[in-house]
Order: sequence, then structure tokens, then C-alpha cells
Amino acid sequence: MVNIVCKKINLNNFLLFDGAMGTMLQKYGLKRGELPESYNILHPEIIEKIHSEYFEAGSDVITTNTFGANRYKLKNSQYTVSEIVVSAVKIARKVAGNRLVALDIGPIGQLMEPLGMLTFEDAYDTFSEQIKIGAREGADIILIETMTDIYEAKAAILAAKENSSLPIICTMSYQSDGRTLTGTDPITMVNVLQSLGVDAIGVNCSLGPNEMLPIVTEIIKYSKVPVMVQPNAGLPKLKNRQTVFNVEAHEFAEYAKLMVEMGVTILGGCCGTTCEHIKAINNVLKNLEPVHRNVQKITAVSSSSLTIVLGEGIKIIGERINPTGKKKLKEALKNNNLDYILQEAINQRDAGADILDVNVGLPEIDEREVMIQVIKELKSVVNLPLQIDSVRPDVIEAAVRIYNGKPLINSVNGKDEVMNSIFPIVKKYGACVIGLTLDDNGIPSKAEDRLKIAEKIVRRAEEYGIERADIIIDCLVLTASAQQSEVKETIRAVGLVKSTLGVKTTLGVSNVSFGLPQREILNRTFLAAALTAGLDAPILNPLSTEMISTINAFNVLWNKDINSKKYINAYSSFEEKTITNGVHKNRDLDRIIIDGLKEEAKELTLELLKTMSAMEIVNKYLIPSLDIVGKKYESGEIFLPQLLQSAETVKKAFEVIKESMLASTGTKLSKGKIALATVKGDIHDIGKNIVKILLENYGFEVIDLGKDVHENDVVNAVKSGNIKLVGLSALMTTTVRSMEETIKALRENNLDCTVMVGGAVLNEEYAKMIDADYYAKDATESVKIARKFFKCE
Ligand code: THG
Repeated sequence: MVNIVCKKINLNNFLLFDGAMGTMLQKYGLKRGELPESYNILHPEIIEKIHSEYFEAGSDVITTNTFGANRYKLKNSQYTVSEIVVSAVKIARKVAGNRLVALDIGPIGQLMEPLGMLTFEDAYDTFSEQIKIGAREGADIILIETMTDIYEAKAAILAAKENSSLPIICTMSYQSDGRTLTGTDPITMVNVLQSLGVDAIGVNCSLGPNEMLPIVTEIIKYSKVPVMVQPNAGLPKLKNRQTVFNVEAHEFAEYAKLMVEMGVTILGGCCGTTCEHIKAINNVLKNLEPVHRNVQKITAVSSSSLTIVLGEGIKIIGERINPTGKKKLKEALKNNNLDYILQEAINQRDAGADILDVNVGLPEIDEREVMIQVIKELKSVVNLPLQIDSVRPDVIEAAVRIYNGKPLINSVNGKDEVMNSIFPIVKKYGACVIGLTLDDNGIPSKAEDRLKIAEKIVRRAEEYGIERADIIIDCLVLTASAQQSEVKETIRAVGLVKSTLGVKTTLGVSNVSFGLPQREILNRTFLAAALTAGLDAPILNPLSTEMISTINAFNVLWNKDINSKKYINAYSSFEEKTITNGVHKNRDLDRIIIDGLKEEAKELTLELLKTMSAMEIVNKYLIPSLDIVGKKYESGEIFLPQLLQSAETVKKAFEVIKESMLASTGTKLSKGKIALATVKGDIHDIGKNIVKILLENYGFEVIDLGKDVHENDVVNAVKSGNIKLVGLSALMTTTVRSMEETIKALRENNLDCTVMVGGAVLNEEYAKMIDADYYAKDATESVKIARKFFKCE
């Protein structure tokens, strides 16, 4: 038996992976529409040959032919996950002997909640199945790759950690805007994934080596673990009706050298790369040494698209999602009125909060269930990182498990029992945690004694393998009304903790004023003093202009707001700003759509229908607000999850409007009919589904022909439905040919229809070559095309 656990893998030396599997399979006869993984069973000798060729070219590791071997992608095939994975690992193991085999895990191919239907636990189970089999059959490494949704990557990593003891590498795919499909940037990827305990991290697919350089630069800056890069052989082009890639082996190797000099140690190739590319990299590596990198540790929390680095300016933690003392929030929690909570989140964000504390602890409700529900809902409307606040470890664990990002846990303290229950959760799920300076004897009066507890917390955390940088100390604010003499001890403790332990600090500022009148006067004065002592992230009420203005003023006086830029920006037209203050008192339908509040959209639309016609609402509110959201998406202000949330919000309004139109005039609302299809051989319909959601919510009628659609079926649908605009999508390089054939079939049948195309490997030039009328670079572009086509402007 192969001793898989003890095999030495030194991820700090160079490790050369293989190149593409798909391109090689095509060379050996794989036809479009054929399942690449079926070759493990039908033609094992071909897979064997490809693996051997890569080893001969110099690969240290080969990757199993299991990219799509998950239960979703194999649903309609004749093979089970087990059959495919067992045969794939057996072949690789046989060829590899004592050399290394990486179990390849690709994305499931479904959108995760709330974008799609796939739940976190579904994704986890799907990956677990593959991983258990692959590990049992003798893989040495688990390679999770081509991930475009960091939430899915998290599910895969947890599945790998909980079902094997193998090293884990995770690489994600980026778009040319430097983000993944769902909006994750490099710093966020690194902060989240390395905290989850992956052994190496990196980027693969989608881009060529040149386009990857800026992304790799960012990853290298923050990654404490080895960095891996597997680029495509450039961008795809069509040549003699074949998809080819334009970066040849020698040029590819030049980029590899550049990346090694930047600090990359694990290399390989993705789409379009061959043995030649691997050979060339191997030659280059012979004359190079791994670069020693000195990575600075940061204290940072992340949502899926935003990372907040503590210490870079004052970071505000919004305190308002906490039922203590708030009658309305208590009522909302009891009645499961989530919109109230979402509104509270939006208000705090707009007022300047960087992180939101979430506490739903009420004796009358199921705290665990409600916490999970609130976290899930919050992530579709605000992209701020969350601080998970509960006294119950089971609630904390459930919440951080399904949280999409790197959360901040509130809190542990110096009690052994609490540390022993919370630290394992912090370590396993890769969170930051607040440590309160209290223990079994309560809160010490003297600053020096609070420092002692802080030291104990840090020491114990480090024993659990938690880094000091992931701990934020809270020296605890007591009320001036009851423990007046201790208020300034807290300020002193902040200074002591910072200088002695070098950790970041937080304080629940509003505690100080309980029981006294005009609380904000005390709050803001205490805040100013604490900031002076070095407080990094106050927990406070961001809706208080007193508090925000104190921070703004502090940033000027402490030389942090350079040239008082932010201050001037905030207060030069002071009167106007105080009126709006970013807080929405009277909510309009357009604001509600932009914020993505579904239930409110429905209610307000019903209200508006009493005084306005359906079309008026559509043209005055729905379309213009979707336009604003679309612009925000294009400018990188928001990302796919928020875009879809707004689209779904419009859907709610549309549902009401459609009913009313049908009832009053008997007419249906449609701005035009569009057929959509993912072409033959391609089962990746995520892109098409996103386009569908957007088009429908702009009022178009979408005929969804599904995925893996034969060209004849597209032709027939266009004929029978008298359709004038068709959208085709293809994700894989292998299926762009099907797209070309579908367009050809439409033209040959003399159908008077216009075709727009989109998909990861396409570009403007390519679209022209295959005779498409329009190229849609993303979903918002397809809406623009449709509006132009149906003259909706
Ligand atoms: N440290 C840490 N976490 C904390 C605290 C801390 N979490 C809770 C608390 N302290 C910080 N949060 C709040 C939230 C609300 C109030 C004070 C602190 C507050 N609420 C008003 C009241 O109770 O009367 C109600 C406000 C309203 O109705 O709008 O004052 O120290 N780590």
C-alpha cells in the first residue's frame, strides 16, 4: 500500500505541475460533447500516455482527469462519481509510482445560494464524495482549482480538511478586471483561503500569463503560504476553424521565470498548454532558486468581495444589530422581520461602518437558526465583513461555518472554559477573534491586570495555532455612572496592550454612558481619548453624526487624513450633508431596488399601483434603478451578487405588475422575446442563467432552451417562436466550435434573427470570426444589446 500520509511534499521548493488535460485529450481524439472524464474508463491508455508525457517533460506532479467528476456534472452521464474517480486515480497512481498525484477538483458548475440554488452543505457533500474516494485511492495532494466563487472554494476546502489529511492547494480564476466572477479580489482570496488552512494558494485558467501578472503581484504581497500559478497559453484565437492559444512554450517559460522572481514556487499550465510548455518551464527552473519572501502579517476581516485591514485608519464596527435595549429590533426578531434588520445594515453601511456586529440573542427565538438566516440574507445586500456576536459556541460555530469570508468572532475572554470552546472554532474556520480582558474574577480594575489577561489570551491562542495578528483585544469599557474611576484605566490599558503585545484593539464605546443623560457627549469624548491611546476599531453607533465627526476630526488631527481631504469632502457643504447623512428616512422604490430589499419592493409596488399605471412604474422606477445598478456593476462599485440581488428585487416588483396588467387589461408585459441557449457539448450554464435573470427583469420574455442544446433545437425554437434575437453561451474552449455551428445553422436556414454570444473564452474578435452579430462581454452588456435591438431606449 502507498503510504500517502508520510510522503514528503516540500511546498517551499519548486513544484512543477502538468499542463492541460483537455487540449491533450482533443489531440488524442476527444470529440466535442464527449465527456473528458469518460476516457478514464473507455480509453485509460490515452490518459496514461498523457500523464507519462507530462512526467517526461519534467512535471513533479500530475493531475487526475477528474475536473468535472462531481455528482452534479455526472447526473446525466452513465458513470458514477466513484467509477470515474477510482479509475482516474488508479491510472495516475500507476504512472506516477513514487512521484506525486494531485486529485483534481473543479467547480460544481452550479451557482451557490443566494445567486443560485446550490446550498453550502450541498456543495460540501458533493466535494466530500469526490475527496473521500480520491484520498482512499491514493492521491497525494488535493488540488481545488478554477474556482470563481470563494464560497464554493470554502466548501471544497472544508470538505478536504474534514475528509482527508492530504495537503490542500486552492487556485481561483480571475477576470481581466482583477476579480473573480463573484467579485473576489486577490487580497480577499488570500485572507480567506490561507486562514482556512490551505497549504498553497494561487490562480489558474481564464487568463494568459501576461494578464495574470498584476493578480499574482497582489497575491504574493499577502500570501504566507507558497503561491501557485497555472495560466492558460494566452487567450484563445480561431485559426483554420480550430481554437488555438497564442503563447508559445518559450514565451510561456519567460513568464514563468518572471513569476518565480516575484516569489511563485508552484507552476504548471492550464487550457492550451502542452508538454512543450512544461518542458520549457522545467528548463527555466533549472537555473533558478525559490525567492525568499518576507510577508507582513495583517489583521484583516473579509466578506467575499471586501477586506478591511485593521490599523489602516480607524475602522468602525456598527453596533446596531443587537437587540439589547432596542424594542423594535426585538419585535423584528420575534416576528422574523428580516427587512428591518437588512435596513439597519444598509443604514450603518451608508453612514460609514466598515464591519457590522450581528447579535440576535433573544431567549424567545432559536438563536442558531435566526443567526444563520440573518447572515445569509445580509450578504446579498451589504458586502461589509461581519462580526459574529454570541455567547453560545454552537451559534458561533454554525455561523462562521456558513459565513462567506473571514469573519470576526465576538468574543473570547480569559476564562479557560471559554477559550477552550472558542479557539478551536477560530482555528478551524480561520476567523479573527476579539479577546475580552476579563476572567473568572471579573474585569480587573487596573490596566496592568487587564494586560495580564490579554497576554494570557494571546499565549493560549498561539498554543491553538492561531496567529497573534488574528486577535483583537478589547480592554472593556465600564459605565462612567457606576465605575467612574475605571474609565480611564480602560484608556490606559489600550495603550499598554498595544505597546506590549502589538495587537489591534477594539472597545464597545457606547457602554461608557449607560445611565447618564445626553449619552453622545460622553460617548464621543471617551472615543476621542481612546483613539488617542491607539484604539483601532471602535464598536459604536455609526448613525450618530457626533461619533463619525469625532473620528473624522481625529483623522485630521493625528495626521491620518492627509491634507484633510476626507474631512473637507465631508464638511465643505455641511448643511446639505447633515440632512441626508446617507440615511434614508423616506424610501423610494428606486432606492429599495438599488439596496435589494425584496419584500419592501413588493409592498411599495402594490402601493404605487394605486396611483400610477404599470408601465409608468416600470419606466420610472424599475428600469432606471436597474440602470444605476448596472452602472455600479460596470464601474466595479458592486459585484455579481449585489447585481443579481437587485435584479431579483425588480422581479418581485414585476410579479406584482404583471398580475395587475393581466387583471386590468388582459395584456402581458414584454419588451421582446429572446431565446437563450448554452451550446452543444457545454453543460456550464451559469453565465446563461445570469443573463436570463437580468433580461427578464428588464421586461424581456426569455425562452430558455437550456444547456447542451443541439443546433437543430435552436433553429427549431427560433422558427416556431418567430424569435428575432438569440443569445448563445459557451464556457469551454472545446465548445466554441458548437457555437459557430449553431450560428451557421441559423444562417443556412435563412432565419431573420440576430445573434449575440458570450462566455469566458470569447472575445470581440472571436465573436466576429464565428459570424455573431454581437459580443456580450458580461450580462449587463447583453441587456444593452437587447434594448438597442428592440429599440427600448
Ligand atoms: N465589547 C464587545 N462587544 C460588545 C460590547 C463591548 N457588544 C455589545 C456592546 N458592548 C456594544 N454594543 C452596544 C450596542 C448598543 C448600545 C450599547 C452598546 C446601546 N443601546 C441603546 C440602549 O441600550 O439603550 C439603544 C440604542 C437604540 O435604541 O438605538 O446603548 O464592550 N467586544
